[in-house]
Amino acid sequence: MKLLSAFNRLSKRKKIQVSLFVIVAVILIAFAVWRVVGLFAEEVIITNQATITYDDGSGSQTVTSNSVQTQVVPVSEDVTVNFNLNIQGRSDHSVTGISFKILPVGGTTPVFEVSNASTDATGSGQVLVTGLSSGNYDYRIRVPKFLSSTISNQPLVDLMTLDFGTMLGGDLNDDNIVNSLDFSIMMGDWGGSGPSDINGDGKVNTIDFSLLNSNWFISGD
Ligand SMILES: [Ca+2]
Ligand SMILES: [Ca+2]
Repeated sequence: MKLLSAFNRLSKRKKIQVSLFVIVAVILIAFAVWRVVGLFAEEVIITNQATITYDDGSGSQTVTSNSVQTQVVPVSEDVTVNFNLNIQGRSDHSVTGISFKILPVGGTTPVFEVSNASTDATGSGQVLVTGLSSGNYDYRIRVPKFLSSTISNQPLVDLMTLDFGTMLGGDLNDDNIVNSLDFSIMMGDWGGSGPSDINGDGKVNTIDFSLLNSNWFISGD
């Protein structure tokens, strides 16, 4: 009130000067407050926020940062996979040149593949798998001249053992089905010791034909 009384006692010219001074002062103070608040506001703005999810083998992990960071996604260690199989018609199950593939569950494109796996006389073999993350996969094996066999949707675990069962013979042209094309090849080998010797006894004869015939029109899985 005292300020108002003093203001009223001023001349008209002084009143105008004081009023202009007050207006300018208010504008400057408002500007200063806006700048200060603006500066503080900029400090709490989160830019480049990144969220990264990965699986380190013990479950899914999520990391969120206020700025972009480089995250090293764990890759599994090398995994040794043991497998067993039997060769149809044989007592010695040793074989070479085995194709071993690992595929995404239900997929058709292998994520890991070797073509030179082998087994001992008992049909046991081993493959060193590298570069795959943990998880479930399909596993497909194929012995030359025999139909493929697949084990589906199994977790990839070190020192696991896959039992592929009996490899069915007679796919002499390696197109993964036994049919007349294979029969024609066997007729060409008949009486000799060619690749149509399914049971491995050194002769192509009725025993081999019997094995081929038992798998007629069967496809590998
Ligand atoms: Ca065939
Ligand atoms: Ca034979």
